Amino acid sequence: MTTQPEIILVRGDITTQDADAVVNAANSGLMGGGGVDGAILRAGGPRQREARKALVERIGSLPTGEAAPTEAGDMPARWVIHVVGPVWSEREDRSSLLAACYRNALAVADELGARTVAFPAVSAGIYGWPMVDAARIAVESAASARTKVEQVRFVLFGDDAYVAFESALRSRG
Ligand code: AR6
Repeated sequence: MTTQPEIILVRGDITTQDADAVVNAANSGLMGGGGVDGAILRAGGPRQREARKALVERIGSLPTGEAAPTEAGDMPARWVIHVVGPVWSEREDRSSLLAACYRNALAVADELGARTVAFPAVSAGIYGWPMVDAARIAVESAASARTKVEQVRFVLFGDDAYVAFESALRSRG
């Protein structure tokens, strides 16, 4: 049965989260970078790196807005679900691609059987998305998803992110 997931906010580092799956704000090449992606690659260790290599061999690259899983490696979580957020653009509205990251990550979580999923604020770091808008899209996408995931946990680095997500959640009532 699918329902709407409970949404909770926590401050902290996503690599230490005890959730079935953690979501990575990756790039299309999947082999790492800065921000949350670099942190997950380091924390996951050799098994995370090897799993990413195998994924790249299988799919080539991951398009913006899409999601694909690997095992987590040396983290409390069992899986990492990689998504590629859109780079912020003032000229073009890319919000449907950002919403797709959340929707597709939850669909992959359903395929895996993950019931608790931790998300960072996708695109709101190196990819430059304004935090208030990124938070609104994240909360709306998770809250409107039909999924077997029981808990969506937004794991937020820093006060700006926490405040933005809190206010996005509050404005949904
Ligand atoms: N736990 C939770 N949140 C974190 C962590 C962490 N350990 N580290 C950073 N954040 P970003 P993007 C927050 O830049 O904008 C990479 O190089 C961060 O403060 O990680 O989607 C990829 O390879 C921000 O609020 O992801 C891509 O090239 C949020 O996570 C590119 O960056 C997202 O910031 C993706 O950029």
